[in-house]
Amino acid sequence: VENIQNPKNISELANDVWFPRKKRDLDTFAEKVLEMGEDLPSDHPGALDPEYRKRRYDITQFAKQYKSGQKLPHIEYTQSEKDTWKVIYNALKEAYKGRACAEHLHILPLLEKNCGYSPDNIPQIEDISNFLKDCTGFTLRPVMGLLTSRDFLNAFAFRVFHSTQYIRHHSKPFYTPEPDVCHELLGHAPLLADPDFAEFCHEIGLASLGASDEDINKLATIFWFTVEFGLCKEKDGSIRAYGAGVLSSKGELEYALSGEPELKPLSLTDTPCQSYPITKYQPVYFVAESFKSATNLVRQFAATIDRKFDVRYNPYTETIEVLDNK
Ligand code: NLE
Ligand code: FE2
Repeated sequence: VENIQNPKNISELANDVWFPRKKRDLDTFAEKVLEMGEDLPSDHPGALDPEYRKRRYDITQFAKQYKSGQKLPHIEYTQSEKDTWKVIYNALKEAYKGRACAEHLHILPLLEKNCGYSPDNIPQIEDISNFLKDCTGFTLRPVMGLLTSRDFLNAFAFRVFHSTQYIRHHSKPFYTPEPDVCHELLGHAPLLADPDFAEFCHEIGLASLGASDEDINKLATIFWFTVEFGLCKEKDGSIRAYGAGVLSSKGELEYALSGEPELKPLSLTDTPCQSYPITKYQPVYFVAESFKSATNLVRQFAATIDRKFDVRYNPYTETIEVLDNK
């Protein structure tokens, strides 16, 4: 079905570039996962465990087949998966004290009350997605593994977050280099319920639509040092974690706030160009003053992006409107 939009809101300036214009367009991302998607690299802790590989493969097939608008896959987790979750859940809850940001500490109990979060239960993304929708309009959809930065960020323009559903290998509960259900549900989901944080993510998503590869890299780097590994200043001046990669790893959460790594203020000059490792603890973290100030920073960055057109999200039609950039 062709999009019927108010012609006033259609600029022809974007006709030669493809990016998702409606939520359903996100379905085209499903099969384009980077390594560690269906197949595990040989240094992955689960690579030599055939039972783990089979289970993970089965779970990713739901994501592969998922289409926008369908009910989200319900996973019946095994006892051994629940045991892994419990070890992580209990250890993280303890580690959050004095380390997680105020928003995370506020929202986790709400997820326990409303979405089945507990040491004995791995919550279902359908329940979390419904909860987030009421809080900030964010929804979840399942994904097989790592998407390209462009696809992952583009989805944020629709307030859609891609979530894995498999759990990390039980042999390494406190750090894994790749996303898993613990990372998504304990790291990302709580923050996506916060309106200022949701707006920050949305802003990055809009900036990423039709951006050049170079700008995508910079946005992905900003994303890495905020949504994934961000630290922030609390009202009392203390430094806490809000990045999901920090909040889902007991090892890295303790390390990040131990005084050992370098902390720098989040900035437009340093952050977009900072290099980073993806399979070990970060040597450098950036500290945001607040989610609002981080959002302003992204807006300033977006204004420097070389794009012939402007975009805005229409929440009523769930489509992207392309505007002349004047
Ligand atoms: N290192 C994180 C964890 O162990 O939960 C996952 C990071 C995914 C980008
Ligand atoms: Fe993540």
